[in-house]
Parts: sequence; structure tokens; C-alpha cells
Amino acid sequence: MVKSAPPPIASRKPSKVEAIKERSNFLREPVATEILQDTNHFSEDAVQILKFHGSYQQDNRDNRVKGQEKDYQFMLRTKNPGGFVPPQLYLTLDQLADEYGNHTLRATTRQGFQLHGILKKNLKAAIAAIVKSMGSTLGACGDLNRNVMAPPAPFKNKSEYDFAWEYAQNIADLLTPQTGAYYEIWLDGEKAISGEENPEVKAARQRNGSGTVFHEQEEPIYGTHYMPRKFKACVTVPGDNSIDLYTQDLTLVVITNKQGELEGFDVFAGGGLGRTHNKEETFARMADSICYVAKEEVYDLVKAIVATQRDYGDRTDRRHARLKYLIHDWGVDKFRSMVEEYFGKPLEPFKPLPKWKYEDFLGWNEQGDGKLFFGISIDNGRIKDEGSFQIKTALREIVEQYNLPIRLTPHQNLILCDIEPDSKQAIEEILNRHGVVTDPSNIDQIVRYAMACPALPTCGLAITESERAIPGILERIRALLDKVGLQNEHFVVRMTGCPNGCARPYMAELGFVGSAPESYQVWLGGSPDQTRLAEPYTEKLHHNDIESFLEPIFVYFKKSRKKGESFGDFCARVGFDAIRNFAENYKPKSANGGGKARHRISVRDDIYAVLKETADSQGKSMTELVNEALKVYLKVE
Ligand code: SRM
Ligand code: SF4
Repeated sequence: MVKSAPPPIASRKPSKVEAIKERSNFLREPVATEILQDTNHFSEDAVQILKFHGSYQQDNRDNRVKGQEKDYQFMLRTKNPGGFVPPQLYLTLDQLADEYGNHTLRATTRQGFQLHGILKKNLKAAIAAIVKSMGSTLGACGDLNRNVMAPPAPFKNKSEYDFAWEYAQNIADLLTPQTGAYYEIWLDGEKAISGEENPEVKAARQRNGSGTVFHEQEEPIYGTHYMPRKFKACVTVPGDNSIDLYTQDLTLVVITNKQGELEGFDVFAGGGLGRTHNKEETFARMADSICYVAKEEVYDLVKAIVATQRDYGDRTDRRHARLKYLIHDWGVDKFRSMVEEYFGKPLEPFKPLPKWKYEDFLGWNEQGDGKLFFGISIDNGRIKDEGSFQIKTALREIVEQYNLPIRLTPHQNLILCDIEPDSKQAIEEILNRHGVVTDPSNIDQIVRYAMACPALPTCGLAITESERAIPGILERIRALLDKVGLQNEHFVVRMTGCPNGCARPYMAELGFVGSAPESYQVWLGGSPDQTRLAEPYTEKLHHNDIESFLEPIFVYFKKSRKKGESFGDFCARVGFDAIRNFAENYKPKSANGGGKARHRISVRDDIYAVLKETADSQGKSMTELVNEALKVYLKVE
């Protein structure tokens, strides 16, 4: 099969970022020059290139004052294939958060860590420290392959998990940018001390299928222009959907034989969630099954898919540049034939797979080699010390004392691995002493399965609050469920401050997507195992109206659900017309459920955040605190 020449970069005008990449001399400039300047921020062009190095220029949006310069700071994101963080790297990140950051670490939805609040003058020292602790931020952001995800549960007696981690690492290596820019800029040219690269991966990177590589270029796979947009991949095992496989550009599923030996991979492609409100041409999309590939050919197939997107992805409109749009516009058949051209032969049919399941593996679990692993729920991935809740200190103490590796989960949680059974009690004691809930059944299950993106104050794209708002909103949802008689009910709630979808809200059973200040678009109908896309039910729900909006829907669910049916499955089964019809005719029994009268007032988002923080640190409810404060202010006895 002979591959025809790829199209010229674009017959329409390429986007601004394409020219910035081209001018950058493989990600060097203008970052290399500007990092040496005594300024507190980078130019527009440098900001774009800096992303490829794993950092975003941000400003603290709480501190914005009209007419004054922004409070510039930087976010740093690590790349940890399969979420694996060795103990030394964890301790370095923990220290950097205190030394240069905002004293928090943020576990992300793609199994990485983020540091926030770093000043430009400290960026180089922070990146150098990460690299010297065997970590990396290279390619954590930017138009290239992002962190490769894999199931986080560290089973040692299930060979398919080993293969998933091995290939997640190898795909990450295969698609790592080859430019020397990273080491030149952040380590003064000193190459990182890293293990020998897998020779198979090295050879695969150079091997030209049919036009998959550029010869004699610093970047054999990416070329001068890198990818048209970010590219996201994961490797999982049959049945384990802890990595939200339908939302990825590329998913490989390990296929083993009866003896547990690796044979090959099933391949999905074309998932992605980012969209823009009121732009119908942008949408969340679930990945399609594409083919099966034998293990010997997996790198060539990955390269063929990457090359197809690299050469045919839209470089003129960044809102239309992800692989999902190429597959949507072409159809799966045309996509398959183009991949075949690069691959050099026909693709094999996809193999049947069992049903997907989602488990979070919180609490104590057997690892399968005599050791234990312990999954800890971290609210929205934010590792911080606050009042009597000192998870950051507890984790540092544990990792220091027991030298434990960590696996970050795609749900912003963390798993301590390789624990000797006789350390179990002492580790639990450290956590309890620092106010961390160790028994997952003591966590409200709505909170346990919920996620929110960072949004305000760090995210420049946030339309409204997310991470800071979700605790209060979940508390209110719990109260409402109790009120309508759904005491022990739980389902997947996810929230984002804008439609980009960073906490994957479109796969949730109840998704909140920021659509205006203090308001959310509401998505219903995703499944508990994230195998179905939700749909937008309403465009703008003010957060004050959450109870009146959700109450009829919960009552309908309680009344008409099938036995054991989850909230998301119920919404998808009955459909939005039926839900709307029920809601329109619904008459609440009494405004407050017949109990004591409660009145609702709204407070500004920033005041809400301080109120929540103070209430948490004082161990009081927010209502108690407001009443106390108002009593004093209004001089009420
Ligand atoms: Fe994201 C941009 C945070 C996972 C879709 N994402 C951003 C930025 C960098 C904002 C920006 O561009 O200025 C956010 C930084 C906020 C901050 O202050 O930290 C941000 N995204 C995150 C994280 C930290 C959210 C979290 O709660 O953990 C996740 C980091 C993952 C990592 O370690 O690499 C994160 N982002 C995702 C995911 C989920 C996933 O990958 O599984 C998605 C949806 C899946 C997808 O890509 O389709 C996602 N982020 C986006 C998009 C929309 C992309 C698109 O195709 O339209 C943007 C905006 C953009 O790229 O233009 C974005
Ligand atoms: Fe920012 Fe939007 Fe992503 Fe939230 S979903 S982190 S608001 S880009």
C-alpha cells in the first residue's frame, strides 16, 4: 500500500499558534530568551511555547483590579504515565508547593500533579528540581501527546495490568518530544539522568512506516509544527474503565491469551470533550472502536494514527482541530483507510470486549504480592493543610517514613502502593491524627464519586466557580436527597467552570458546566461507569435555584425508577420530555418540606469561599457561622 503525499499544511490560513510553533526552533524561543529577563511574565508567543514545557501563565483572578497589572503566576503540570509518582518526586513536589507555590498540590483528572502560584523568577528552579527527582513536565501541556493514562490500582498478580503500565510508559516515551529545548532552558543543557530508553521504542520512533516520520528533523514524529492540537491517549485492561476510555483521542485495550501473555490491543479513537457554549459545531464526542493490532505492530499503529491527525487535523481553526472532528467529518471508514495508508497494511477487526466497570479502589486492598495498597479520597484532588484537616502533612510524613510510591487516579484521588501489612496500622494512625477519613464508607458517596476542575481563581478560562463551589453544592444535593426520601442514594456528579470539560462532566450522571457567573448548564443521563454521553438539559441554572430545579427530578426518579436503576440510567431511559413534563406539573409538598422555615439568600462567590473555609476550620456549619456573624452585626440578641 503506497501512502499518497499528505496535504500542504493548510489551504486556508493556519492559526496564529502554527506560526509561533514554526518560529520557535523546536520549542526554544522566545522562552529561552525571556526566562533570562527580569520580568514577572512572558510575551504572548512565549506563553504558547511555555505550555509545551508543562507550564501555564496565569494570574490570581481574585486579585484582579481594573487598571492594575495582573498578579502573574505560573501553573506547573507533571507528566506521570499511569499516574506513577516515585516517593522522591512526591517529596520534591510537596516541598516546591511550599517553597514556590501556593502550599497546595493538585492531583489532576489525567493522573498528573499541578503546582499553582509559582512566580516567573522561580520557574526554572522548580522545573529543574522536578527533573532532578526523576519527574518531568515536558509535554504536560501543548499541542502534543499528553500524559498517557492507565488504571491506577497497583495489582501485582494480574499480568494485564503490568502490560497496561508498561505500554502507557512506552507510548509516552515514543511520543515524547525529542527537542533539546527542555534541558537547554531548564537545566542549562544538562541531560536528565534517566534510565536507558527501551530500544524497541527508540527504533519504532525512527522507523518510517509510510510517511509517519520526518527524516533528519529534531522531531521525527512531530516535525516543525507539532500536532494541530493536544492529543490524549490511555492504555487500559478489559473491563476497567477507571480512565474514562471513551473521552480519549486514542485508547489501547490490552488483549492477553489464556496464559495471561500479551497478544495485542484493541484500539479506540476519536473521543474528546471540549466544546464552546452556543457553538453547535463544537461538541463532546465518544471514541469509536477502530481495530485490533498485534503487540509487535502497536507502535507503528500509534504512529499511523498520530500521523493521520498530524497531517490532516485542522490547523486553521483551533476549535475544530482535535482528532474527534477529523473522525466526525470523515466518518470512521475513511479514517480507517487513511490510517491503513500510513500503517502500510489493512487493519484487523476489533475483538469483542466485556462490559466496562468503574471502581475507585479507596481504602485498603490486597496488591496480590503480599503487600497492600491504600486508596485515599482527595476532594477535587487538592492536597492541602486546612484547619484540623492536614492531608498534605500526613502524606509527607507517610511517604518520608515508608518510602512509598504513589499512583494518582484519574478521579483526582491517590493510591499509596507497596505497603507492608505490618505498617497498616501506623499509616492509618498518621492519617487519623491529621483528620483524614480512612474508611471510605465514612465519606458521603456523592462526594466520593464527584469531581470538579480548578476554575477560579487560577484558570484563565473559567466562567464561574467549580472546585470552590462544589462542596457546598454537594452538601445541598445531599440535603435535598434526604428531603425527598433518597437517603442513601448516590451518583456521579461532575462540575466544571466552563465548557472545556476538564473534569469530564459530559460523562457524569449529573453534570454542571459553567455557563455564566454563578450559573451552570446542567447535563443529565451519563452512566455510572462512564460509557454514555450525558445531554444538556438546561442552559443556565443559577446556583441559588439548584433545589427547586432538582427536587422534581429527584422525586420523579424515586417514584418511577426501576429496581436498582441509577439516576443517570433513569434519566436516559425516561428521556427529557418525560422529565420536563413531570417537573412542570410538580407541586412541592411545602416550600421547606414541612420543617422549620429556612430562608435563602445569596452571597458573593468570594465571600462564600471564605465562609466555607472559616466554617470548615472552625468545625461549624456555614449556616451557624452566618447566623453568629449576623447576630453581632445586626445587634440581635
Ligand atoms: Fe483541561 C484547558 C485544567 C483535564 C479539556 N485545562 C485547561 C487549562 C490549562 C486552562 C487554560 O487553557 O488556560 C486548565 C488549567 C486550570 C488550572 O488553573 O489549573 C485546565 N484540565 C485541567 C485539569 C487540571 C483539571 C482537573 O480538574 O484536574 C486537568 C489536567 C490533566 C492533566 O494532568 O493533563 C485537565 N482538560 C482535561 C480534560 C480531561 C481529560 O483529559 O481526561 C479535558 C477534556 C477531555 C478533552 O481534552 O477533550 C480537558 N482543558 C480542556 C480544554 C478543551 C480542549 C478542547 O478540545 O476543546 C481546554 C482549553 C483548550 O485546550 O483550549 C483545557
Ligand atoms: Fe478551566 Fe474550564 Fe478547564 Fe475548568 S473546565 S479548569 S474552568 S478550562
